[in-house]
Amino acid sequence: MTKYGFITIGSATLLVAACSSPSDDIHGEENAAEVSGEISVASAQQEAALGNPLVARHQVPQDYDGDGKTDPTVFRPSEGNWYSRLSVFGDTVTPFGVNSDRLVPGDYDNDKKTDVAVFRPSEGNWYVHLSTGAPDMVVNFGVSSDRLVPGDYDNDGKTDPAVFRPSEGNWYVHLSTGAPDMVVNFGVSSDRLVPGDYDNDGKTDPAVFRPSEGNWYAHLSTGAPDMVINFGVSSDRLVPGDYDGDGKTDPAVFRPSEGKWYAHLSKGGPDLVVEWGTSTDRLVPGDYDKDGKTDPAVFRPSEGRWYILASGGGQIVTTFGVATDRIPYSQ
Ligand SMILES: [Ca+2]
Ligand SMILES: [Ca+2]
Ligand SMILES: [Ca+2]
Ligand SMILES: [Ca+2]
Repeated sequence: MTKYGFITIGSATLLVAACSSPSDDIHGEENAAEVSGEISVASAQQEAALGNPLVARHQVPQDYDGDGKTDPTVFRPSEGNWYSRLSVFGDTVTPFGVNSDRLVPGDYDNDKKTDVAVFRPSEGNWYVHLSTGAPDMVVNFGVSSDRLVPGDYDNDGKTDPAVFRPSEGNWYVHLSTGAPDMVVNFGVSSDRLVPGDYDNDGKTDPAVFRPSEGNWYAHLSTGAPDMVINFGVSSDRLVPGDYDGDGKTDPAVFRPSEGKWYAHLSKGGPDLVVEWGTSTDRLVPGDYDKDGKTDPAVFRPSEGRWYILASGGGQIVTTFGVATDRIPYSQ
């Protein structure tokens, strides 16, 4: 049996469910709070007051102004400039990095704002332009043949530089807490990398998609047995995200031949299937409407336009960027 109550903090009213029997979900954080009204992600203050770290567990991708909404963002290689359309402050430009850099933005300083960041293959250096205004962070970690998998592997709210070394099948994570580097052997060189928080403990889990099998494998940070889910085929493009808003990353694919998104929802129930975009679009899922659920979204290079299917209802279309721009983490 589940009990509900309302907590009002500031302008947000939270519907809180309390588990009253052992048969209820013991992971209270996953389902403990549902939000009514416009505000769907607790602020840091609300989080502290509730003792319910929703924000840390739902790091919003590409949220450069920290309002909980993904901001369309591109890197223009010819200029070394980052352009963001911030949902709070409008358009901004940040010069950072060069054409040969790889893009690894994340929240490296835990102020809830995404930091512009690059990995320079020739040096093995991560350069992070901290949103707090502190001096740039520079970390030497990895080599040019590594694949980059930054995430919050220790749940301290800070993105950790991390790489997958295909020749070894090893994940190396430079933990921001200062603990010794984490090394996990998981996956093979032909796997595609899909790190995420598949168990909702706030820690990024190493995870791979094996094209030959159509299987998703996640090495759960809670220590539970590895997750194995058969979902998708080798010609699909991978768009994992939290499409049902339960805090767990859901395996998801975009099928170019159909223009359809398929998500295997961690809550259970039927798969989410939506038609959105075409095979020549770039895939840019995020939480653009701040309802805690990933929104299918595409950037259409021929038009320089973003088409966002807001999970809370409605569509967002905005013209931003050009075909030659690079978009971090796009598929
Ligand atoms: Ca930051
Ligand atoms: Ca996890
Ligand atoms: Ca989910
Ligand atoms: Ca959303």
